[in-house]
Amino acid sequence: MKITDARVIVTCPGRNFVTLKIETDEGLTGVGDATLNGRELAVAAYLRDHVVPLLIGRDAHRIEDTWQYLYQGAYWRRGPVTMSAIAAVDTALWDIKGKAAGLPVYQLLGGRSREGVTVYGHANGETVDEVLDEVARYLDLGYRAVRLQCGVPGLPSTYGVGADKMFYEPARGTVPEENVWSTEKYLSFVPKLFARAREEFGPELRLLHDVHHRLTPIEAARLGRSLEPYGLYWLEDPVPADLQEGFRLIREHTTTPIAVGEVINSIWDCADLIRNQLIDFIRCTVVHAGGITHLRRIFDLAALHHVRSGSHGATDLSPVCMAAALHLDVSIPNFGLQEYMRHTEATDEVFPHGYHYADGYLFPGEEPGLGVDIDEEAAARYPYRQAYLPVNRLEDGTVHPW
Ligand code: GCO
Ligand code: MG
Repeated sequence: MKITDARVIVTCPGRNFVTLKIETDEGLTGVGDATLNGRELAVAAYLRDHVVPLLIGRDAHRIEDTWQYLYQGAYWRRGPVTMSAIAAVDTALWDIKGKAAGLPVYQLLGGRSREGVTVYGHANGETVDEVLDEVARYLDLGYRAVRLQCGVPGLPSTYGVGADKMFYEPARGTVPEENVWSTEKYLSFVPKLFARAREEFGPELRLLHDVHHRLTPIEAARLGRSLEPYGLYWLEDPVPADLQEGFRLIREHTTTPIAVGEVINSIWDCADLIRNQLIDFIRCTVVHAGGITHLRRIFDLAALHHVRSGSHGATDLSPVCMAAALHLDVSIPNFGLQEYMRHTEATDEVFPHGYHYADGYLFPGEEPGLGVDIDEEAAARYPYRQAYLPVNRLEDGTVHPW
């Protein structure tokens, strides 16, 4: 089965998405997500200018060989742009292989290891009361795990807190918005949020929190320790993951489980974290970590070291990525939890999909392939709009991780 065409489709149904659609001489098509929030056009150009010409005429069945050809063949390795572009090709080829076999992709990955994929939602609010009301709303919807993010008294804005409730959209504007950060204000406030949450919802609900890369290892260790009485399911991205060895310090001081991975693109960028058991959950996802082929390799390494999956699932990962993530989630032995931020109606219209939510779980569906597509006519009605992620500064003006 030969690849006859590949198109890069950029659309903005409320937010930007980049999608690769591959066509074959047998009439089967496949889709892959290539969205890199705030840097979308770099991946679109990488695909259009450097990858699509190499795909035409290739055997669509040769997924592994195509992965190696694009990865090793580029000479330049790793990085979010390269790995998102390769991911899009890889995901589309798995979609095609599933359709050719007449099977959902999870069947090709070894079949089901569980009935459904447990997901967590985001309870956000300016105040603790507002956050707790949101938690109650998720419980009414059947969720078994909730992430809590709250405005910090004395700071004008905080990561994870926005006007929208079921989705959070930080990318906007033709220049990046600037936020202000104070580690001192944050560290003294967060334990109060979780104390109230445990008081209200009891000991069993899985509670999560995202630090969004803002602390140093010793500050993160202090936070982890102060949250121990509230038994978090995970503390996410406590420090930037550039220095894998930095996590050892956190580990030496706290039993709060650590989750990392949404900005990690390759197995080489998390191998030390995993091999040294410095983390508990690896949160890479299909689009930014080289597709189903490469992410499965990361999850397999993780399984050997007591590390479970916790894939990123924010609104900037398209329904194509979510579908692919669910096929992996349902099949791997070491699944932990899947993030699920709902998409807008316009996004769901552009990306018709078969996966569905029920009672705290997502189900990938039984359609052959990934069970997701892009409606190109609908996509054309939503042209690209430049949007940047915010930049963060300390109160004295120093640039700080956002
Ligand atoms: C999460 C993430 C997101 C990121 C976003 C960046 O845990 O869901 O931290 O909110 O900020 O995906 O593009
Ligand atoms: Mg995060």
